[in-house]
Amino acid sequence: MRQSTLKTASALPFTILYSQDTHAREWLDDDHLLALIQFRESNAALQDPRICTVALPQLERTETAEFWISPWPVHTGVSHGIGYADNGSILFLQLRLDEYAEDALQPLTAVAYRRLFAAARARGYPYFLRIWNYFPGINQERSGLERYRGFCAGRHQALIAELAEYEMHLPAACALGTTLPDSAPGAGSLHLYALAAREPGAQIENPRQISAFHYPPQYGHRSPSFSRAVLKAWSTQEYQLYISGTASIVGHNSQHTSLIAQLDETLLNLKTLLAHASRSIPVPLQLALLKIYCRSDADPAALRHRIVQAFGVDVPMLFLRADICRRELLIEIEGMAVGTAR
Ligand code: 3EB
Repeated sequence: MRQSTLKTASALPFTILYSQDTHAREWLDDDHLLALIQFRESNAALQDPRICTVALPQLERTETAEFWISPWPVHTGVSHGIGYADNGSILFLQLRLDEYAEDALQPLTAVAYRRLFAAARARGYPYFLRIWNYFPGINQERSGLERYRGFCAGRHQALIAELAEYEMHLPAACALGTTLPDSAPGAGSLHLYALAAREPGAQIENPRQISAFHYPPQYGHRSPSFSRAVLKAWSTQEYQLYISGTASIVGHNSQHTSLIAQLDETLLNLKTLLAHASRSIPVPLQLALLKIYCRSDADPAALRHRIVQAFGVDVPMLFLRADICRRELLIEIEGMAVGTAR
């Protein structure tokens, strides 16, 4: 499995492979592994800085994990509690923090983001391309505020301070509610992982949607700080598009009450975003993989079939059960696309 996946003579700093979690042991011995993302109950404190265990169950019976493979050797470490993996072109980081009080998600998120930025900057990677955010009880209220809104306020507070031009370099993102039992004390229930680069990517917005950072205040007094996608050029011929969590939202309004109707709207949003991003690069942009978050149990085979039909191509997909940041949303899809001359 290992040899065949290594790409040569490419400037792309990593590729993602969805594969059986049972391959983890052999890959962890390999210094070309940039990150390993697993989905199951997470109860261990940070061990190997490349291992992220996200507390979300998989919808399929398989135990799939994400293997992020680097063409070059990776240097790993832990600094000030932040795990990192660095291959010279890209920096993977992760941080888990314990929620020290019931209603302290906002300040904790602000601290987490400040620390992530400090760690990335210290290693020479000041530009965040993509950030994944996971924490329990995303739709629960604490002190009269939905936890997602508290999270957004903390993130906004940090990013306003960290970014020279706030609306120009917002990373692509997703924010999901974990559903498996809370992690053990010390393991940290606020779990962030991220990709940072030495040079900025280009922020991409979706013409069908109001930019999340311009959502009106009915969704929280601080708008969510993320871009719909980030397009990163690794050479004049090689690009990666990091696609944020995308849902059944048009303008700023949630659409539809059935899962299938929400799926179709989400797919239209994704197709529109891909077409829009394609226009700014000189090579074809192809969808590489998707991760599908569903609020309730759903039949992954049926979803997969509809997604393949919509895009006209089959790509690797991973199906997870997660709480989505608006109560009425039943599905959210993120992914990656790659632009190359071949
Ligand atoms: C949306 O479009 C749906 O707060 O980081 C998608 C991706 C969503 C990222 C975030 C939220 C986030 O608003 C929710």
